Amino acid sequence: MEKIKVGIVGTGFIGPAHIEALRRLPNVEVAALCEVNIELAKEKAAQLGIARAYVFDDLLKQDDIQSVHICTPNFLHYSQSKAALLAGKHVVCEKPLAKDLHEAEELVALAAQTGLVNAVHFNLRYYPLVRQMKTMREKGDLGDVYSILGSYLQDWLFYETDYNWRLEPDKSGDSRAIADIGSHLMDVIEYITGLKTVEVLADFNTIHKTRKKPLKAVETYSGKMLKPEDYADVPITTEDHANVLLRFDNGNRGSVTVSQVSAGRKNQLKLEISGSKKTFAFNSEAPNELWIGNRDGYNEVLMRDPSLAYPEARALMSFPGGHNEGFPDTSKQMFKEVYAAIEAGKQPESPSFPTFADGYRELLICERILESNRSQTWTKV
Ligand code: SOE
Repeated sequence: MEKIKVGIVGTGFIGPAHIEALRRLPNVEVAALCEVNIELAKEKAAQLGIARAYVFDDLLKQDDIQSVHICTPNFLHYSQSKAALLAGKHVVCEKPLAKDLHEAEELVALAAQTGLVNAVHFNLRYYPLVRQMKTMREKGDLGDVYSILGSYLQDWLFYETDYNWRLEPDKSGDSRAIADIGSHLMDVIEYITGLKTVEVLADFNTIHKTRKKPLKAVETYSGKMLKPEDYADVPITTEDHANVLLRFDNGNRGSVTVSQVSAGRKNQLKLEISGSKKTFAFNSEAPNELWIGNRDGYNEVLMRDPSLAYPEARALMSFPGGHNEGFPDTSKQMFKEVYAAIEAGKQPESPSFPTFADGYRELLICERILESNRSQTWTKV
């Protein structure tokens, strides 16, 4: 079998996560990567065991590369996805798809014109028990959705000395916590419940109004060695923490909280979805268990086990119960579906995976959340 050759664009935190997931698929070969300059590209290719290294334009000239993964900072997603589609490559893009709605709209239209496979990496949909909640809701096990409570908490920006490109709006966009992690939450809520978010009321807070930016390049973990004179004070305009009230198209309500300054919460997405028959509670830091609440009987804990789940969720499980699966497995399961489409050569009519259109939808909701925070009023999506 001829493997599908893939090129990876960007090698920060998430590029290597894509590489690892792709390497676990039988029909895919991670053939090349690119970086901002050829020296860095060669260094990263050697570190990651990838044969070929390029700068972006040269990667797109390689006829044997059929698909590219855009894993660069947010401000590059639009131009690189567009160039890749125009070069005839299938594209898997990191979220957010673009920096604004116009760009995203253009990408959705261009992708449709080309017929090429297009996907946005909303990998959290691929926790098997997230698919199980969606399937249970579709089969009527949850009943009507009464209310939704969601949170996504992290602590990697807890200290004022924590610094990253995501704090700079020209690279990351005008919103940070909402765009970075609220986007996953908003996507997964609509994915599981099938509801549309129709109105939002947001309230943002920037805890560290000034942060200390290291004046020299900091290798991971070596930041602790820096002295006061190694930093510059920079003003911060994006949110560390946000609360958002939500109204859904079934008339019912929800709320979400996101924070990147919650000590001890490393990367925790939590959901509590209450329906007319049951409540689901899910925590991404313990993703092999789903709590199911009942009014008239015992509460239950469903362990992720292929023999206990609906076939739709079982399809996302590679290991038996008790052999825990987690974050890295979500991308593998998503790419399995994406590369089945790439093998078939075109975007399916109703893709099972998140597409550029879903990327547009997420940007739209986040844009309205930002508008609502600015005006401090309810804002329609
Ligand atoms: C950083 O906040 C980040 O890497 C996000 O960008 C990811 O989408 C999330 O999965 C983990 O945290």
